Amino acid sequence: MKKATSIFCVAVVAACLFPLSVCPQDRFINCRKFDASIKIVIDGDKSDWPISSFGSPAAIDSRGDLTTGDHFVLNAGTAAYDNQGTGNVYSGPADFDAVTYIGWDNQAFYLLNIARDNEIGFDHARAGTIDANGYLTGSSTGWTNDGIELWLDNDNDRLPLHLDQQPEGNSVNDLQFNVIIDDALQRRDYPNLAEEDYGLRFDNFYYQYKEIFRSGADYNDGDALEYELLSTIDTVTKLDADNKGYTMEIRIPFGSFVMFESTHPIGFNLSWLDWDKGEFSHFSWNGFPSEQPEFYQEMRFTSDRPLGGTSIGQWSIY
Ligand SMILES: [Ca+2]
Ligand SMILES: [Ca+2]
Ligand SMILES: [Ca+2]
Ligand SMILES: [Ca+2]
Repeated sequence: MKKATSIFCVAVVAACLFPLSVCPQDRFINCRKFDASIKIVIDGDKSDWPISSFGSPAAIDSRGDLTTGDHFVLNAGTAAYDNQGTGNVYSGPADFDAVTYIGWDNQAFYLLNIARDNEIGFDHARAGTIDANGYLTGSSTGWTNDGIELWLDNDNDRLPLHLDQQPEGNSVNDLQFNVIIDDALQRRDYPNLAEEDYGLRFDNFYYQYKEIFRSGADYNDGDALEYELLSTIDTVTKLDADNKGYTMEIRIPFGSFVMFESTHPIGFNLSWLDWDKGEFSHFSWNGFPSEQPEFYQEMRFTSDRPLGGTSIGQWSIY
């Protein structure tokens, strides 16, 4: 009896202590549903986002472990930095800084990227992005300027090992999706173009400022199928008045990409792009090369604490 009592006591103590140690598999990127009262309009204006109801950011600690959170903040100490030119040219938050919020409703996934960047303009982008008359040249679309990259392991299996894995090639379930600020710059610098010429060019490249990469799905054809799909993905970027930052909103309907659904978790990473003086720099949020799904973190689409609404945990129990 005495032995049984002591075993019981040990069990009680263990049960009390267990919640203090969160297993890594219990950590995730928490993509929270918007309260039904919230309506996000994709216009480059963040005032429709219930920013005060977001909690802690999802973060990678110094050991490489994930801390659960519902948005992203650039941490230059834990993000992986990549510069394909002269080496590390990052000089601190005045050079580049970003906070990225996410949320979902029954129809779509939403992202708000608020970036500060000291060098913005076509003179800081990839050479040859635009011609003398202000028309985008269509060269190297979707990867010519400041912006954001989303990395989606939609079947959440952390495969392939590399999104360009050969010889099998790309998977239909995984992809990279980029949105850059070319169209916003073009509107600012060349305000008199025809509306259909902003962000677009009607040759083999129908788009410039948003693009799918590294997907084996049919829609990644660089042509009509991709244009049709990209037309359903709304994005608007507004440049800051001092030309040292921008606000970008993105809406991706669920089902747009193969297995991109709110009904199951996905693997996720993002990276922030900073072109300065014609040179490319890149911060991968999870601290690893962003083409490698094995390092992506699990994103769950949750609805227990709606953004902008009253959480269940705040309900009175009486
Ligand atoms: Ca808005
Ligand atoms: Ca910069
Ligand atoms: Ca996969
Ligand atoms: Ca820049």
